[in-house]
Amino acid sequence: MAYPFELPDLGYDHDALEPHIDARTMGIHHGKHHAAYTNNLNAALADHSDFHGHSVESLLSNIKALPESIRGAVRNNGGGYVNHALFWSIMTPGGADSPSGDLSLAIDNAFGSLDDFKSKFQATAGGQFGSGWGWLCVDGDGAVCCFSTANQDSPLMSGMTPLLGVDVWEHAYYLNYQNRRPDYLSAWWNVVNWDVVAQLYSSTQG
Ligand code: MN3
Repeated sequence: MAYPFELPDLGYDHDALEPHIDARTMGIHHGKHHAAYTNNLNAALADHSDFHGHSVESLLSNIKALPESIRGAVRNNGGGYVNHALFWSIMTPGGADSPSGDLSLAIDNAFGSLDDFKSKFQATAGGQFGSGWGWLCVDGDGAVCCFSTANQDSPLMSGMTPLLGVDVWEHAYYLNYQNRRPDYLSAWWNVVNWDVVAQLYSSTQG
């Protein structure tokens, strides 16, 4: 998909992730926050037709190629656009509650076990100061790695392919969990669809 970018459908109802993520949070998060990133990304690109044919992934992967006048807006809003699209897709109800196959092996190789990975991921996402995201990514060598980014910075900007991301901005959890980010992160595993994550991993393994 290229300019003009459209807000992707959730593909499920706002209450589908209850009780772990409440319907009101989902409605505001998708319908207001994600919609705003989408509109602001389009506004930033409106007068720059040279870039209208590019995917947001391509724009972010080559962020330094953008004119300085729109680089910050695309970094923030393009990042917000693509980060949330991934976030909704990996929380699709149903699916596997743990990884299998090649992804399971890659996680075991990198982190020791799934539980070790979850501990590291929660510590990393929980420790992100202020707003940002926690990530499981594939690096340039095809190995999986775990880190966090600030604000809406996308792993694509540093050559990583995100497989699993959790939004730790307060808007993602405050209505239901208030300041208890660790409780949100613990509950969040209940809504992760590992089938989708495994598919994304497979698509990176040429
Ligand atoms: Mn968000």
